[in-house]
Amino acid sequence: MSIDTQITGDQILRVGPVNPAVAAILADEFQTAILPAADERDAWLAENGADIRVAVCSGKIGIDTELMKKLPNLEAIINFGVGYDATDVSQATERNIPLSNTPDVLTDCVADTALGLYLDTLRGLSSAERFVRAGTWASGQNFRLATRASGRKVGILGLGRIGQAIADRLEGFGCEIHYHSRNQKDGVAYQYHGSAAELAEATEVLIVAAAGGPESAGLVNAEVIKAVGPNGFIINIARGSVIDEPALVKALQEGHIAGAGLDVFAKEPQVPAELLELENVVLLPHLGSGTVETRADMTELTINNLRSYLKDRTLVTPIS
Ligand code: 8YV
Repeated sequence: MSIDTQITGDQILRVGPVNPAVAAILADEFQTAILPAADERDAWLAENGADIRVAVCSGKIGIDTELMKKLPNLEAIINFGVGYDATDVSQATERNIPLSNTPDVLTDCVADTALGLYLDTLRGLSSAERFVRAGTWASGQNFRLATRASGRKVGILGLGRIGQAIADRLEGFGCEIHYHSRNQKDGVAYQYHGSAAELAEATEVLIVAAAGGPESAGLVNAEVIKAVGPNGFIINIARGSVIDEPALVKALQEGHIAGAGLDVFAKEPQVPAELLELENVVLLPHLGSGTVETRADMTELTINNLRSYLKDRTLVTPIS
């Protein structure tokens, strides 16, 4: 491919704070523009928006509908994170703007987080730790009995790379794996269910690993939550938007499900206040991929996508 013009730093826009290592490379190596804070944004975009050809963003703050409209000459979007639901993918597709994400490099860490939440939620580990710290054990009381985590029937909602890595780990715990995905997977021996409700009905723990975005919004609705049942648990390491959060809070408060382990929420970093009161809920601050090693790998892949686009207008890991 012949590259007619070079893309310069002032034609690359950093959107949102992004990962600190990514931000440092964007500043030092590329001298990119940075989208200003809300009060100065419109004026800045009116003056500079048409110059921007590449945008670098994250799963947290993407290129939303309005921002993308104000970047009329945008050619490519580079997203830090495997999830890109904060970006208006349908507008990008319509405008033929390719988008890259950071798959694979974070699969193990996110799956590890899911297993941590699974064990913690069923066995009540965080709650037990608070029990020790509060001096309740020392005062002579025993901690409540929890739920056995090994050998359970587990439903994976979304058997993509991360869902499969979670299943691999749960096999080591002797669990029977079931799944629901948009399509049944060839060569997968786990039992497939045609809907999220059927999956929840057939299993004891529902692990949400489906990609976020308009297609999965509210997939785990009140009916699915009801099907999880009073002895069942929900674990979510995907996106808060996949679950009807008010319905989940209600079910937890009223004992319609036994507990939940949540790394993601509908309006992060806000966590529904009602959940903070419950001992059968484990709450994490969206740390699924948050290890030194994985964030370094995500940084490298993000920057490699940018370098590749600048060099020959290809992306290393375009979304598929
Ligand atoms: C990131 C994530 O922390 O990759 C994802 O989709 O949710 C996390 O790994 C997040 O996207 C960074 O903004």
